[in-house]
Amino acid sequence: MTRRTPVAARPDHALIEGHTDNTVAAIRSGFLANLLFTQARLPEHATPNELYLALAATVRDRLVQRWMSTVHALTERDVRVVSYLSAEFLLGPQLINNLVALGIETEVREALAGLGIDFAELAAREEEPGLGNGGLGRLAACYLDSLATLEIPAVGYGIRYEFGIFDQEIRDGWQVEVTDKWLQHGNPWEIARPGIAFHVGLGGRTEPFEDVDGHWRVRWIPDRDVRGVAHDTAIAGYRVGTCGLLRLWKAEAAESFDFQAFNLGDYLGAVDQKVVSENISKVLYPNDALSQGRQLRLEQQHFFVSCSLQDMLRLHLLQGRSPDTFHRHFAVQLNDTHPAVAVAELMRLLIDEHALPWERAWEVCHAALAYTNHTLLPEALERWPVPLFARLLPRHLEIIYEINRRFLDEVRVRFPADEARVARMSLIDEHGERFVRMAHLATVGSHAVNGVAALHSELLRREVLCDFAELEPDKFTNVTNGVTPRRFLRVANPRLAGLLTEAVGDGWVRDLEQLRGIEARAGDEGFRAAWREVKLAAKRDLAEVIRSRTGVSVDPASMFDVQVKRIHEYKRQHLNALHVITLYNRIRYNPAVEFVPRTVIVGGKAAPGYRMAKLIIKLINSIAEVVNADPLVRGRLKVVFLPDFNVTNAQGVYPAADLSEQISTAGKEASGTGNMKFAMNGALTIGTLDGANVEIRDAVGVDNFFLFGLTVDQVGALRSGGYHPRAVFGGDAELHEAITQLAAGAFSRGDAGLFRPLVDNLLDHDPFLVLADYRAYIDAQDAATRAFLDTERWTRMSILNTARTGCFSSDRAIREYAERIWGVVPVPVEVA
Ligand code: 26Q
Repeated sequence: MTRRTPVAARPDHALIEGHTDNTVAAIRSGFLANLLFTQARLPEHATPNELYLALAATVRDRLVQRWMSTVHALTERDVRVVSYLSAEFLLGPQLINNLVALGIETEVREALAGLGIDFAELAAREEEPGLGNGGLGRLAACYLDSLATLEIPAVGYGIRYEFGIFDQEIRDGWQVEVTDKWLQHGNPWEIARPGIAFHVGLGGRTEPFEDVDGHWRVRWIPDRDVRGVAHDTAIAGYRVGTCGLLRLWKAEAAESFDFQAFNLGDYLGAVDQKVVSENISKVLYPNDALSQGRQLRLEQQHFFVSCSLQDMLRLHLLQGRSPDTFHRHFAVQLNDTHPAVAVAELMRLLIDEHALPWERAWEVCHAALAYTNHTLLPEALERWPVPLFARLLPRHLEIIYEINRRFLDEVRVRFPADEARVARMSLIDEHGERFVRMAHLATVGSHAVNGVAALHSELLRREVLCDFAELEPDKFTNVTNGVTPRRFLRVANPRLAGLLTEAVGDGWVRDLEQLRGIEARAGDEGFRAAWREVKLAAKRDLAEVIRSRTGVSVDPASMFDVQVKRIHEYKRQHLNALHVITLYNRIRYNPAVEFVPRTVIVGGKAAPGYRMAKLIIKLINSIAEVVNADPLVRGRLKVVFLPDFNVTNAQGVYPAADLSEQISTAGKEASGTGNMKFAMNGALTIGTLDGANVEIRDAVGVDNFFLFGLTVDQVGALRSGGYHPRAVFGGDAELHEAITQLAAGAFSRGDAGLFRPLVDNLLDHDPFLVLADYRAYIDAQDAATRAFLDTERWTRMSILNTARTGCFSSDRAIREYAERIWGVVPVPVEVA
C-alpha cells in the first residue's frame, strides 16, 4: 500500500502545555486532575469505580489529542474514508488495549503505584461493551483496530445499545440470561455529541409532487420521527498518530412530537412517544444465526443506517462538495445484510433530498457500497415481510421495487425467456407470502460482494448467490477474515508476547508475518522449554479462573481441550459431548488404562429462544457433574462449562488452550475467527474442512492439524443419497453406548426425558451429521492424545502454529479490503 507523507499536526492541539505528555509525572497529575474535576473526589475518598473512571479519562485525553490530529490531517487533504456499517461492534475491554496502543502501560502502572493504587484492581472494574453477539461483531472491532493501526481513515457506524449481549449465568446447569447493564457505572470512553443528531422517519405515506423546476418528485411523509444522537469512541492505532472513530447512534424522541402531543393536553401520550422512540436503541437482539421478522429489528437497522448516511452526506457537503461525488469520498462497507437498507436509503437521500436523477444516484450508490456476506445458513438469510416493510418504510419499498424492475429487465436481456431465473434473482421473494430479500438487495446495490473465507466465498458463488455470480462474476471476491494480534496476542498473552519479542524483536505486533522467525527455534530445546513454561503459566491462570467461577479444580498439566463460541447445532458442541462420554466410558470399563489427562472446557451463549442450544448447555453441565464426581476417573478427565463467554473471558482462554475445537459441519461455518485466535496462541486445531480451517491447515502444515470429517462435497452426496443416522448408531459400539446412556438418563439422574429431544433429533434427523462424523472425530481425538504424549513433538507443532498464522492478522485482511474493494490509502498523522 502506498503511504502518503504525514501532515504536520497543528501545534495548538497540544491544548494544555504538557497535559498529554506520557511521563509518569504528567500521567499522575492528569489522573489527579480528572479525579478532582470530573469525579469531584480526593484520592483518599474515591471508590475503586471513581478511580477507574479518572484513569480512563486520563487515557482518553491522550486519545482525544490523537483524534484531533487525525481529523486535522483528513480535512487538509482530499481522501477517501471507509465507513464500516455494522449493527454490532464487540469491542471488549478498552483500558489495557489503549495503554498498549499508546505505549504507556509501564508509566501508568508506576504513576498509580506512586499513589498507592493497584492498577489491576482498577482494570477489573471495567465493564466491557458487549455490543455484539459473536464473530461478526468481534470482526468489526478487530477491523477498527487494524484500520487505525494501518493509518487508514475510517469510521465505524453502529448502534449504541443500552443493553448489550446478556450476561450468562448457569443455574442448575441451565443458562439464565441477565440484562447487561454496561452503562450503569458510566462509560468513560465515549463522548456524547448532542450537536451531531439526525432525524429518522418511520411509517407514514408517500406523495408525488411537481417541484419548482417542473420535475416529478416523491415526498415521504413519515408518521414517526426519531432522533439519533452520536456517541463517539476513539479507536487508537497501535503506536501511530492515527486514531479511528466509532460513532454509535442513540435513539431519542424528536422534540417536535413531544410538544405536539403536549399542546393537545396529552402529556402522558407525549411521554409514551418518547419511550417508544428510545426503545429503538434499547437492546441488542441476541440471535446470531436466525433472522426473525421483528419490526423493532428493522427499525434499528433503518435508524442507524439513516443516521450514518446523513452524517456522511453532512460531512461531504460541509467540505463544499456535491452529492454526486459522494462515492469518491466514502467507501461504505455493509457488514452482512443488517445495514442493507442503506441501498434504498442512500438512493432516497440522493434523489428525494438532494434532487439527483435516478441514474446518477444509482451510479453513486453502486460505487460507494460493498457487501460482506457472513452466512450460508438459509435460516440466517435476512428477509422482511413486504407488508411490514410497506408499513414501516413505504418510500424505501417503492425504491426497492424500482431497483428491482430495472435490475430484472437487465436479467431478461442477458437471459431471455428464463422466468425461473428472474424469480430466483428478484429482490422480492414471491413464493407464497412476499418478502424483501436483503442479500439480493445488498448484492445488486454494491460494486463488490465478498465472503469471509476461501471456501465460503466459493460456496457463495456456487450456491447462495450463483445466479448473481453468473451475471457479474467480477463483482464477487474473497477476503478471508483476520483477528488483531494486538488484542489477541500482545494484550491477552503478555508472556507469550514477551517470548516472541525476545526471539524476533517486537516488529511482529504490526507485522505478524515476522513470527516466521520463530520457526527455526522449534528445533531449539531451550526455546521449547520456555514455550511450555509460558503455556503452563497461562493454564494455571485459567485453572484459577475456573476454580473461582465454577468451583471445579483442574490440573494445569492435563491437556486443555477447548471449544468456545456461540452454542449452535451446526457448531456441534454435542459432538464434543459425545467424545467426552466416550472417554468416560473407556475409563469406566478399564479404570487402570493409561489415560492422558484431559480438561474439556466449553463456553458460549445460546440465543434465549433456541431450545436445542440451551439443552446442549445443560448436557455439558450434566456430563460434567457425573464425570467430575466419579472416583473411578481419579481426576484424569474433567469437564467444565465456563459461564459467560465474552471478550474479557476469551482473553484468558486462548492463551491456555492446547487443543482448539473447530468441528462444525463442513459448509456451515462461514469462516470462524476463534480458530485463528487459538492457533496464534499456539493451540493445535482439531477440525473439519470448514470455513477458514481449510486455510489454517494449509498455513500451519497438514501435519500440525488434526483433520477429520466429511468434506462439503461428501456432505452433499450423503444427503442426496439418503442419510440414515440410526444405521450409523447401530454400527458403532461406542457411539451406540454413549447415546443409549443419554437416552436412559445416565447423565440426568435417571431422568430419561431430559435429553430426549436431543437424542431423537440425532437419531431421526441429525441435520448436522453429528453421527456421520462421530467415528472420524474420535479417531482424530485419539491421534491428538498420542501427539500430546510426545511433549517435544507437541511443542514443536505448537510453535509452528504460532509461527505460521501471520496471514490471519486482521491487518492482512484490511489491506486486502483497502486495495481491492475500497481504493483507500493510509494517511499518516503526526501527533502534536
Ligand atoms: C439477523 C436478523 C435479526 C436478528 C439478528 C440477526 C443476526 C445477528 C447477528 C444474524 C447474524 C448475526 C451474526 C452472525 C455471525 O456472527 N456470523 C459469523 O461471522 C463471523 C465473521 O465473519 C464468521 O467468522 C462466522 O463463521 C460467522 O458465523
